[in-house]
Amino acid sequence: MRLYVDSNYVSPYALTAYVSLVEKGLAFEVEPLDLAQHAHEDPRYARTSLTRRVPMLIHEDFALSESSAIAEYLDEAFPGGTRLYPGGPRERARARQVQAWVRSDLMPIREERPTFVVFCGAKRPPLSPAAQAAADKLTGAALAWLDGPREHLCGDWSIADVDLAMMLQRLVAHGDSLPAVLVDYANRQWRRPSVQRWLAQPRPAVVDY
Ligand SMILES: N[C@@H](CCC(=O)N[C@@H](CS)C(=O)NCC(=O)O)C(=O)O
Repeated sequence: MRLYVDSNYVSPYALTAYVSLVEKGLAFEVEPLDLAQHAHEDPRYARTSLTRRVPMLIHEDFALSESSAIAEYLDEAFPGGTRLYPGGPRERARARQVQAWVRSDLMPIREERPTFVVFCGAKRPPLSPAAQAAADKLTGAALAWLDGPREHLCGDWSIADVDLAMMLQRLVAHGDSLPAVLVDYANRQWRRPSVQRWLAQPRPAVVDY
């Protein structure tokens, strides 16, 4: 099995796919692509991926991109290892909801707190009013989902915990203000061995970009 990722190891979507493979206990090779050099546009990659994005998983003769589709595929094709999605329909739906939400909303946070902030220690100016409003929305939703207090979003751990923690870490790692319960949750996810393996990948010493 082969996973194509960005060569800076800062793609939040590559993180999801990578952690999914590790949690499943699967053997895989990592193939880093230099997006700045448009390696994802190279005809050989484009022909296989079709979407010209990372991550892409190659399993035998099957090529798949879109990180949440990769996670779902791995969970269904390989029932062993850690379960990536909850068994119950509502819990599974919640996990998918959170994955879809962090990929489609909260743009001001993504713009003002790019993942270089999380993985390379980049610093940015204070949040704009639009980004603060997005942070408030994220905080309200995460607090409601983790109310209890619950250790995970959906009962047991699921891959959606890593996706939610990734979004929260954009603020936590930068030192932006968040309720302690969310800081603890995001940091707990970050201590997971599968996430630690991703964090240990070689990165350029960029402080900003
Ligand atoms: N929804 C996709 C997003 C993938 C994505 O945006 N990947 C970025 C890297 S973080 C990429 O390949 N960018 C290059 C491009 O789109 O040209 C997923 O979840 O996998």
